Amino acid sequence: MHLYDFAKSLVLEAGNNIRKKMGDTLAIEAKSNPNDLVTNVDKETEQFIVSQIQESYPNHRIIGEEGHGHDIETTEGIVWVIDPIDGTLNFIHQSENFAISIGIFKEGKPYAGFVYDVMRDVLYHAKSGKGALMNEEPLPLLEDTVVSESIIGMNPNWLTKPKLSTMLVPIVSDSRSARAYGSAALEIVYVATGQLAAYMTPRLQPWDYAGGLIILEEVGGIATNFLGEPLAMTYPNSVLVGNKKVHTAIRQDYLRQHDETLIALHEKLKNK
Ligand code: 2AM
Ligand code: CA
Repeated sequence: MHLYDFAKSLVLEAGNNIRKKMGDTLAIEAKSNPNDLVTNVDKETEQFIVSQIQESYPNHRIIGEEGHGHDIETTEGIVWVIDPIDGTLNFIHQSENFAISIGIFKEGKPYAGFVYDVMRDVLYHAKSGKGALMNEEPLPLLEDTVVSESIIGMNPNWLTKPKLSTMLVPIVSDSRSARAYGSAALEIVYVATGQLAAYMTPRLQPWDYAGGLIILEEVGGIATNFLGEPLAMTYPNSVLVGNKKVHTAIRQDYLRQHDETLIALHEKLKNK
């Protein structure tokens, strides 16, 4: 089977397994802090995806949120970047609004992206250079917007941090409105569908954005960190995605003046 079709079937099957477990009692553990949670379903889903890949493609390298490949520092060969459940708090508290996210890279270049909204059974997917689809429907190229007519995705928790609120609050004030969905992968694909004009967050892990980024780029969206640099796949980054015009406006008119703070922030992220 072709790699793209293999990955597509795999993500759908993994989602189907999650749906079958909905309603079962969850085993929940805290990770870095009491609000950073993981469940048995996150772990089982990653294990299922990893074992299927290893069986068919033993040479592929895999980075997964729940423990696989965290020592990987280079992107040679074929690398899968996997979040088995993006939006774990939504999974636990809402039983919806979470996604399986997979990005596949060949020699560091995007090859394919998959973001599966499990409970709505909507698969966003793209093969690099071939356009993006929502289920089997092609997504049109993005239209430019101005900040004052844009809905911007942003997690309000970041507004409680003084240094970040200084740069983020003016964007919220000047935009049409802000929204938070609680799954970075879904928020990035909402930019790809045009439902959000932009999405920005000061810290994400590569598995949160790898899949969505490939889909977004296929519809002409721009994805960088807050400094306007490409997003790395081997360490955490800030993330700014949007249609071309709003991305440029947020970077130039709101973030650039904070570059000194941002450079210090990124030095810390790189060493995580
Ligand atoms: P997760 O559900 O896979 O943990 C919520 O705003 C989004 O940010 C989710 O995509 C969530 O991914 C991610 N997220 C939550 N805590 C994070 C952290 N400490 N670092 C990076 N990403 C995080
Ligand atoms: Ca996760």
